[in-house]
Formats: sequence, structure tokens, C-alpha cells
Amino acid sequence: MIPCTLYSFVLLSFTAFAAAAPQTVEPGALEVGDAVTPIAETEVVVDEFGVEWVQVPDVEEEPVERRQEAASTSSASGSASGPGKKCRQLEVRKEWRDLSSSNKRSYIAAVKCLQSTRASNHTLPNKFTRYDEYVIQHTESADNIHGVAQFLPWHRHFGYLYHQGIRQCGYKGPFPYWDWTRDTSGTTPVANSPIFNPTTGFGGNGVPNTYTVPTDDDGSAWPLNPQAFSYPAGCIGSGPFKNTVFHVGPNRRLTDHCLVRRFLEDMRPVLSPANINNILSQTNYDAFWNSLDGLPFKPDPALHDGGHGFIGGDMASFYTSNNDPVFYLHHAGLDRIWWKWVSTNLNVRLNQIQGQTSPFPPHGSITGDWVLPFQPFSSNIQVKYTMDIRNEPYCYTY
Ligand SMILES: [Cu+2]
Repeated sequence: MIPCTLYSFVLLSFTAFAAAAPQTVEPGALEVGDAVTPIAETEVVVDEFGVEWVQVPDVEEEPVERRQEAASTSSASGSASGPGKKCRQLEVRKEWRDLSSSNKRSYIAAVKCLQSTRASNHTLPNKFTRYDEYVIQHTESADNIHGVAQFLPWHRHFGYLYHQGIRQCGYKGPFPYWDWTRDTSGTTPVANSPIFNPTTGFGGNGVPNTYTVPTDDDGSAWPLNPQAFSYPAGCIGSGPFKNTVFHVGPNRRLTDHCLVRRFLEDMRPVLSPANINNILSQTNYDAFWNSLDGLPFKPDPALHDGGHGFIGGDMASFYTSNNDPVFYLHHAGLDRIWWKWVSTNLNVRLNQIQGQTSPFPPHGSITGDWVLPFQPFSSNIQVKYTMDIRNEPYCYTY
């Protein structure tokens, strides 16, 4: 993942992450727009694709015991060094609207490449694509990774696996995320966000009466939310995915269908700076993840499900929400909020994992050894190896 050609354009900058100074007192709430406490002076190298690579100073050898432990866990990256090893350089992820026009085009082209490449699993019928395989994996894991403490770790690793696929389809720019507050801090409808621009984004709203929701019982614990698929839901009427045929979903079905959306501006408050600052002010991991996760496990919407509910249609399908390519920007946005929260008190929070492992009794209690399910799509990985994005296989920052 290290680019072979690096520009000689070198910047010295103060970065958002760093080896933490001893810090045991909980700091005040972090404002959404704030940079995380600058600590170390770090070199940033910008490559020809516009990716900023933060050079990590003093990558020392891992203690032998830890290295062996890491080596015994199969690495999802396929690298020999294994998960948990400090990265030599970190890719800085970018908000969608901060990507260059050519990177936006290239990213969309890579998504369409996944959607037109035959699935790696050849036991699937011909029509199934590499993109569909990510949707199948989300479906298979869904009941074990939502409404639980491992929700954030699982989706972090899943986002990394998707980024690998996007890279294999030729995208070399920064991996994009969605900062909802850039849409909700003003008065412009979220639907007018550059994220949903028909030419430089992911296309817009559904066209009413162009999609009929299946009404059969799909046998799932979380049936389709009728509101998310109700009038004026429909096939998207613009953008690069307007004519794309998806083969998985909605929910636990296998049907050929268009990408369905139904924007719901009512979700605006849960995507607002005030709501996100409240999430960032939580003082332990259990309170933190609970504050960003709401429906269908809690009575009120929160940031995670609010983003799904705002877009509606496929994004609101519990099992197959990642049919909508915006899923990955939304979840990278959540991943960023998690990292922001951790960065505020690295000493305490970097390895802090607490909370239930099942939304139903007996709820269980998570530890770092909890195994996140990715088979047969990829290797399983333990929660403890997902906690630090500056470690392999992740190697990124925000
Ligand atoms: Cu999910």
C-alpha cells in the first residue's frame, strides 16, 4: 500500500495523532471542527495521487512476545508482519468534497469496477460481482455486529477490506469519509450535499413509483422498515449508479434491483454538530458507542442509524445497507468520530473496549480477544487488533 513514487513535496506539520503525553484527566468536550491536540512534529509526504502520507517517527521493533502473538493471528492484509505492528507511514483520509476532481472520478470508477467484476467466490452464479460479495459478507455478519460493542471495530475492519478492493480496482487517492456537519451546520438541505451530486458525487434521491418493495417474509430478525421504502422511495434518478443492477437484498433476499433511496430531512438533527459534540463528550467506550447507535435497538435515532435513515431505501436495509456506495463514506465518518474520541485521551482510550456482545439477553461482555467474523470473505480478526488505526493492517489517520 506504499506508493512507489513519492513527490519530493514535503511538509512539516503538526498532526492529529501522536505518541501521547501522559494524560489522565478527562479533557473537556472536543468540538467537531477541532484538530486533536498537536503533540509531535511529523513529516508529511504528498504523493502524485494527492495522498498525504504521515511518516511515523521511531518505529521501533515490536517486543518478541507481541510479535509472535501477532504472527499467530492470520493477517487480513496478507502482509508477513501481521496485525498490531506499528506502521511506518499513515494515509490521511479525506472528506469527499476535499478530494480532487480526478480522485472523485477515479473513486467512482473503482466502485463501478467492483460492480462489474465477477465475484472471487466462483460458487456464486456468474452475475454476482465483487461488490455483491461485500454485501453478502455484511448480511452474514449483521446479526452479530450491530447494537453491540464490537459494532465499531467490525465496521473499521470492513472499511479497510473495502478500501483494499477499491485499491485493486485502481483507485490510488485518499479514502473518503462523510463529515455530516459540513451539510448540517448550514441551512441547505442535506440532499443538496456535494456527496449526492449527480456528476461529482453518488447521485441523488429516488424517483417515486419506480420500485416495488418485496412484501414476502425474508425470515430476518429486522424486516425492512416500511417508512424507508415508502413513497416517495424509488430507484435513484441520477448519478453514476443510476443503471447499476444490484443482486443482493433488500435484506435476506437475492433479487435483482436498482439502488433505492428516499431522503428524509427529518434526520438532520442527529447529524448535527451539537449531536456529534455530545457523542464526543462521553467519558467511556460503552457510553460512547451507545450514544452514536440508536435504531432499531433503541427508541430514538442516533448518528449511525440517522445517516442510514436520512438516505433511506437500500441504506436503511439492515442486512444489505452497503448496496449504497455511500455506506462506506458514512461508516468512515463514524470511524473518524471514534478515532477523534480515542485521540483525546490515547493513554486511557486506545485499548478501552466495553459493553455488550449481544443486543439480547444474556448480553455478554466484550474483551479485546473477541473475534470479529469475516469468514469466508476474509480472515477473522480479534477486536484488540482493530483498536489502533496507526497499526497494521490499517495504516491511516484522519
Ligand atoms: Cu453494518
